[in-house]
Amino acid sequence: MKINVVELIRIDMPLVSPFRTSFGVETGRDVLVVRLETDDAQGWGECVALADPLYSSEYTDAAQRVVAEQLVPRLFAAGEVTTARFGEVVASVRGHRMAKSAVETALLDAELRASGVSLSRYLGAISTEVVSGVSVGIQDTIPELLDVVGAYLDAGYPRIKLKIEPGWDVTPVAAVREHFGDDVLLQVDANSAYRRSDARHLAGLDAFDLLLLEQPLDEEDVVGHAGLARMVRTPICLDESIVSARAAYEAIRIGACAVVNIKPGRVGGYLEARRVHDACAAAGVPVWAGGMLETGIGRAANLALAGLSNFTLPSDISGSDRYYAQDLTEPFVLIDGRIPIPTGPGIGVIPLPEVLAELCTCRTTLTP
Ligand code: NPQ
Ligand code: MG
Repeated sequence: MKINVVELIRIDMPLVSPFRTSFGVETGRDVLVVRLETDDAQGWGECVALADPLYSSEYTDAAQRVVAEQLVPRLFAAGEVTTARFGEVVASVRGHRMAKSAVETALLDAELRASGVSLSRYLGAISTEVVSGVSVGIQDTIPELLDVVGAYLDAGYPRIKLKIEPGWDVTPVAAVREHFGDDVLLQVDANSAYRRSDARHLAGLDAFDLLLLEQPLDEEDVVGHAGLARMVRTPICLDESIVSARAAYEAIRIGACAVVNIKPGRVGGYLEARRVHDACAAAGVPVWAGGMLETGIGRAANLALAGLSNFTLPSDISGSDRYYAQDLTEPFVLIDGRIPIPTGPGIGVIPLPEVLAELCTCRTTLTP
């Protein structure tokens, strides 16, 4: 295909409630959306970078500059491009995987729309729906936590993930187990808030039959996770550390994780995300779909990926109303604890024009 125009659209999405993690509190989501046009179709992609470099080193302003000044010029210079060749076209740009993922997804969406194939079919999904989980932020008190968790269980979420940090870990987990019983599927996510020396403390979580303990240590401390895995019985899952299929392969090989969270933005796109999935499957390591508080654009694409066979644990793909009173697309809604995977061509959804116009803070057009 030849790209005629690329549009960078920044939108400001208010969150229904503040989301607190070990790295900070967020009240809104500053999202970069990429739209491109070919002669045959348009394509959409969402950049999962946050407004500040707190989850990873990438952040929205930087991602937008990399897309506008580095990636798109290489794309235009390449002339005819296919999604399969995009990786080579931008290979000289180091890192910036979230920025690359957004552009690659827009290309893939356009390519698939032009040929009438859904992303889920293209990626090789075997399911038509995905088990939905919810990520629960750090609360001020245990009673508030129990209220919030109770409301999500009432809303039909079959799996709860508690965000933890030093000072908010064993006690809230014990309280949720005690109050809601042993049948609730429960897991925790530390977003790198612990140190190797916390291993004995983290072993205190073993009493609560958690599905997994996500990214307790620094993203660069894969070896530390291998050591920790020998000291705690709860399966260790890596998120931030898994930046590629190679990283996944090596982390598994040294025993750093028994489960992998897959986020396409973090690994540079859906093609690499599928390679992560395949590497984990070959090693007998189950995976699940992470979430970055995506709008309907990113959520739709994540659902397609989460339909692949080795996605055997519940996802962090929640209903739109978990985060947004008004999603950018038609809202995603839970049916019996699951969300249907879109079936239309490409990612299967597009933004609602009025909503896009209302939430848009900045729009830039790039041409060859
Ligand atoms: C995680 N996601 O698995 C991430 C972290 C994350 C669903 O827990 C605004 C505020 C945006 C906090 C995006 C979930 C965020 C955010 C992602 C946290 O680690
Ligand atoms: Mg995580």
